[in-house]
Amino acid sequence: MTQTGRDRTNNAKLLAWVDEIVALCKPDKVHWVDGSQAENDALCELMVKGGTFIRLNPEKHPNSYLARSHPSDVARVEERTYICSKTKEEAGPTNNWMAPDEMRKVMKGVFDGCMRGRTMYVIPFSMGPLGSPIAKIGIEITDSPYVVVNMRIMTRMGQAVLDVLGADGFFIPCVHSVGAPLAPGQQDVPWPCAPDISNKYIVHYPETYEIWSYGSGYGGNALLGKKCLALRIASCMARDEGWLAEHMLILGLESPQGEKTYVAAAFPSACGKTNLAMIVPPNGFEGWKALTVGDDIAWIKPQPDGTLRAINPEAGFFGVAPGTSYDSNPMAMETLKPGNSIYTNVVLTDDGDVWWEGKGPAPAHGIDWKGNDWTPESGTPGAHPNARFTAPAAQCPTIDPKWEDPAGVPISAFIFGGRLSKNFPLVYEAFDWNYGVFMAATMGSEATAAAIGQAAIRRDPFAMLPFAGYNMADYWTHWLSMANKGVKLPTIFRTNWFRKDENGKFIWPGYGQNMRVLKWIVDRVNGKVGAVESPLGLMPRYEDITWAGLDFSKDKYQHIMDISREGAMSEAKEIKEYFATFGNRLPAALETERQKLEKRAEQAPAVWSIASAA
Ligand code: TSX
Ligand code: MN
Repeated sequence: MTQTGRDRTNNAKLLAWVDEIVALCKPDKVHWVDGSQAENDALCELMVKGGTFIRLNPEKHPNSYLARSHPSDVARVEERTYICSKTKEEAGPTNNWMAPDEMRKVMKGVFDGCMRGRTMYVIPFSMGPLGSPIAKIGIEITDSPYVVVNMRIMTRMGQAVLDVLGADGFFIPCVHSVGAPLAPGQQDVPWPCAPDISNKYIVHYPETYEIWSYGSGYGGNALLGKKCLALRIASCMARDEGWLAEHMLILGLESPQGEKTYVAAAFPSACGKTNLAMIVPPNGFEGWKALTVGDDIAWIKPQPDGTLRAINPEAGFFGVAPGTSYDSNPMAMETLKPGNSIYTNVVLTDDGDVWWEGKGPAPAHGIDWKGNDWTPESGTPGAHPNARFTAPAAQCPTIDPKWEDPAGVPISAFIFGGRLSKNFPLVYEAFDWNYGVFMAATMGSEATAAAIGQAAIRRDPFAMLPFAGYNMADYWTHWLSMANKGVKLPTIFRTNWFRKDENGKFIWPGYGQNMRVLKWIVDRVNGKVGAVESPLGLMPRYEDITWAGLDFSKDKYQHIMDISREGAMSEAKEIKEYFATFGNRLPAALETERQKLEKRAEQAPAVWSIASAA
């Protein structure tokens, strides 16, 4: 094949690398993606013809499409995700590891000729506003047009990125193939992939900042700017360069007086992170605004002026569709309204609309995510539980005016959430930075399907368990080291929307009412409200929370805030066992915090009550 891309860039490293990948993958054609609307429309048309895309009813969903994945290719494949650092210790006990040289041989083998019969697309993309000092450029090579059109929504993508890259700009090389070469004359399928999970590989080389992904066309496995680059590789770059790459939403909260406070928040899956990123203030909060900067990833850098500034490296939302409705997340629904969106693995209704469980009344008939006739009586979910929408962030009615500010927004608080039915209060504040890092390192959620009484906490430190590109204990050390960067450290909080009463009912109404907790957090960091000391941290008294517009009694409040000595002590003991799994890489400061927690728990009354603290 003749050399390609000389008309598009004079970046010698990029041109040589593309030549090398062309020689390895042996595609029929090479297409350098320019990012134009015309190119996008042509690719969508191509996918409609090939059966990958179904055009939705343009009156309901202009410029929008439905894709159905192969039934085996529906989610990230953590057991096939590798961190290939020089040593296994650098990857740590929570990542899969293979020696880089060994993995390179495996990759050479599987990628050899893998794009036969297909077009190779070269996608220049920027994670973060184009040209922002916090942004990074990646180049994804893929044989999936579905990836190209999703990347166009999720990132800033196309020729403008090559122009910013210039002749010797740095880029992160990302190679992706669906892993389904076509023999001459062989008919393609709507969703090509390598169905056997042992043929899928999601590979990261943290020393050379490279990504290789094979065999899957879905989401986080294939849109390499997101989890692979913006979290796993970026977390390594952040360690090396002194900043933070985090699995966090970014939310701007504006008081009626116009004072703006930005918070960043991390939650494990199934806690409603996207819902919180688009929260609508409840009755009683007239004049308050909640504005979305991002719903999934934050890149946060210490600045010379002493602030920590965050950007959302993404340009779109890749949200879980099931459960998203005008009740749970009206701003997400409004984001989808103008169209320009892609739906994957949802129900297609007879009038060319989309539906999913939890969206609202079910259609009498539709086509389910597997392409079969479906009715509410079918007894199977119509949408896959991990069905997604891909939508432009710019279409969100509550998008923050500064969401594309290249300088980022100043972060005043970090919030870490969990899904815990007992023992953990609605909200508490860390005494100091080290204890806050401890709170985040030990966060977790209950395994939702836990049948037996004692629901075990599945730890998901910083909600980064599947996304840290290096040893989790070293990642904690890096967080602790942010205290030495000459910045005013944000205050750290823990929240739990999911505490239940003795009848198994959620005590806290959640959703928009969470704004009451956010307001206390904002008032705390701005020095406007008090707190009392508890064994777990600093807590709001009943009168520290704004209750206008909600009937929530002092008695209920006490139930959601009380702390059981037994619960706190067994937590401290379980954390000891958890920490032991990290051996001598565990930072000593975290064991110190654990011992302090244990001591506070020992000295606490059997039930510590917020009522007695006032
Ligand atoms: O997203 C949720 N949030 C955050 C919203 C900004 N969910 C959904 C979680 C699954 C993705 C929640 N579910 C929240 C919440 O705060 N709270 C709950 C639990 C809950 C569920 C139903 C009710 C109340 C709480 N219903 C009534 O009170 C009527
Ligand atoms: Mn996520």
